[in-house]
Amino acid sequence: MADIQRTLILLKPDALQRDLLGEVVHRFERKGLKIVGMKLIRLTDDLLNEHYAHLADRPFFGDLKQFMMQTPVVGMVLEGWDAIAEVRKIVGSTNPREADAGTIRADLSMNTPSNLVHASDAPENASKEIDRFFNQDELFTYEKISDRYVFGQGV
Ligand code: IDP
Ligand code: MG
Repeated sequence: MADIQRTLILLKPDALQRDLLGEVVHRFERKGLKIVGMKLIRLTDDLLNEHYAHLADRPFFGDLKQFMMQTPVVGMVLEGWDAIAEVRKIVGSTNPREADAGTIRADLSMNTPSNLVHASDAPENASKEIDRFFNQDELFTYEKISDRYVFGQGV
């Protein structure tokens, strides 16, 4: 059953360096995802060991962490119908050259680790990741004039 969910996004250092922050945020906005949290975050080795724990034994782990610490990242929490899966669909597969055309990674990037965006991959991870990067007072609940069209029936 469809559900209104929240999901955690990180706009990676390549998005900042390549001036693609606005382009990526724009794609999420146009879908109708509501920005309920947004800030710059300076990642640390400890935070990345936790966030990418599932990759700790991979040969590229050190390079991935170095890459993610090159600049601050933009952390976002997005809200919408089935937001976790919908955002992953818009972001595309991990390897940008295997991602479907029309996705952020396919359209705007070519390689890993610099694939522009992190997005939570499942509900249990989304809530953990939101708590990892955001305090409760940095998350907002508010109404938008477009809510009735995006969230409701549009009547
Ligand atoms: P995801 O970001 O699509 O969820 P994960 O498997 O969780 O993919 O990997 C996290 C991040 O690690 C990727 O987005 C990418 O930046 C990096 N990464 C994954 N696989 C490779 C690889 O084979 N070489 C270099 N970096 C990789
Ligand atoms: Mg992942």
